[in-house]
Amino acid sequence: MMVPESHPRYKSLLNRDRIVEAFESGVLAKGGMIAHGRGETFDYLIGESTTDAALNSIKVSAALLVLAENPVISVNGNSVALAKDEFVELAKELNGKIEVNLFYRTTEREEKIKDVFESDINGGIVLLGIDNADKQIPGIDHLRGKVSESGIYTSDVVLVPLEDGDRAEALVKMGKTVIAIDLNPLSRTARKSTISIIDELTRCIPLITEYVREYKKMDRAELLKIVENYDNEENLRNILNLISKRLTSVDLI
Ligand code: PTJ
Repeated sequence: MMVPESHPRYKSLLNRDRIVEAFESGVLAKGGMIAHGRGETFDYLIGESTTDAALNSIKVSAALLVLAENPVISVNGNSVALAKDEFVELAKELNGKIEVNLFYRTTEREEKIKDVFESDINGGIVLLGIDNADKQIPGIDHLRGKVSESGIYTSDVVLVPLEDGDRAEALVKMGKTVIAIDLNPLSRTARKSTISIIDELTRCIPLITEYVREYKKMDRAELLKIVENYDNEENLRNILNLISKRLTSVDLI
């Protein structure tokens, strides 16, 4: 569908279009459409913009990604559908590692997603999690727990947009710093991850990249200062407070 740029909900309609296209091409799981709808609902509740709390999580995440020895960006059907190029840009500022990690893993979807990244693989991106996913996250069933040795398995910091709560928890148990992007502050993923960015992924990935670029010029001590007092529970409470204030004071006319 052609979305007119003048439409007040242009960005949202464009994202819906990308989701539908990705479903039709086999990249997106059926459940991905439902997940997107849930995300839209929470985006309404936070005001469809990056909140101060989210910006703080974004800055802390960028600093952690720069400090990391083996940072990995995990992607699934929804994140590839909405922001493949933005993830590639971020990965290029880091070590180039992107790992495909699917909740509904099938060989067909793996192949479709690999095709989407074809030109990036020659351009410096290391695509993991498909041909080389021969390690297992302890406690997670076979297909959902498949990871690559040089990727998520040995990563110290992993960025997981739209992750499943069980896996987020299992990755934390493995000793990893887990940065989740999830619009739902009540989800298990948001509660179990080390850092939860409660923001829409197409809005926050370019911001993370911008801060990564800036923070690469800083020394370790300065970066450690950015991350030192972060408290994820406080972050989630700030978002919930913001939502409840908005619900009682929002201008309806
Ligand atoms: O591609 P696969 O097989 O890995 O499957 C991916 C989905 C997303 C279908 C799977 O992981 C799943 O079922 O996820 P959930 O449990 O529905 O969780 C998705 C979470 O992402 C929800 O809490 C949504 O609020 C949130 N979400 C949806 N769209 C966005 C989002 N968060 C940030 N940005 C979005 N665009």
